[in-house]
Amino acid sequence: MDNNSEASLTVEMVRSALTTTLLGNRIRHYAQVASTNEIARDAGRRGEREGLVVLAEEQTAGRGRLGRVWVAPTGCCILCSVLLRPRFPPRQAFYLTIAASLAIRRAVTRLSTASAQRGEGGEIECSIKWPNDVMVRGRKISGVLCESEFRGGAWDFVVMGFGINVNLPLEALGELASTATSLSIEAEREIDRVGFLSSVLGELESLYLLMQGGAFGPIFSEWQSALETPGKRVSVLAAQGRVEGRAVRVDYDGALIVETEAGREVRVVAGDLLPLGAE
Ligand code: BT5
Repeated sequence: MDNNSEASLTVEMVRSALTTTLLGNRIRHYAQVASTNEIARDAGRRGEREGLVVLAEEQTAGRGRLGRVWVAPTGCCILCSVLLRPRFPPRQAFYLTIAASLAIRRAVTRLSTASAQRGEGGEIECSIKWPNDVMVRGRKISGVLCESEFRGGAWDFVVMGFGINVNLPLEALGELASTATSLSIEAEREIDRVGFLSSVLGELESLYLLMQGGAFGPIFSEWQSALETPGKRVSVLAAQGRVEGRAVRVDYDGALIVETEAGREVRVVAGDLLPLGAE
């Protein structure tokens, strides 16, 4: 990917834009780090309280899930990790990941509505590809990586990391051009990174407070209606091997239920959707 620098954001800019009370109670911003998740993890291990937000303009070892790489040119995306100390049981961990995706989706929808009201550009329809990729027009605009550490069977802390393609022109996407997109491509204008981050963190805080209060139902319903996967033919690389068929629904634990050609329902708890050939 090529570089596409815009003015660097500052802690002050972010602090003054935030509407949250918990998320962003401390903000750290770096020009370059290996991974914002690592910085937040070290803070968690030092016993820092929840709410810390770590931001970077560039990551030299940005991580995806399962050892994959997150790519982002310097200074034009959101690379963010949030330190959390959930009170709910670790078996609900899946809800944290979908909360991040939903917060980003809500912020995209808000941006789209605001643009439409100003007569700028068409609607940006944002959906979620199971389990938690944030998609626009079938292309990935954001990815979420939650990493947990436990103590005596309970959560010590969780680092919720997300990367959002904000002001990234098509030509900067390099080999991801056919599978990824950015807010600026979709909105056809430059996006205020700080404003968008503030919107995401505001939505995330309200979803997190719901979860801390034990209200998982509304989050599940929102995830279910945001998902683009049910009804589609899928090929999933899962722990039990490759599962092919039609995605029929999701379960409360996040599992995808796939009906195979033989008419059997298979539960896929964790896995990756593989690209399908011609349908
Ligand atoms: C994810 O992994 O989607 C989670 C990405 C989380 C990144 C954030 S950035 C801040 C924080 N610090 C970190 O070190 N990580 C988090 P996964 O589902 O495994 O998807 C990774 C795959 O997405 C890659 O293998 C590429 O195919 C694709 N990809 C990489 N960079 C992308 C980008 N900028 N836009 C769209 N797709 C991308």
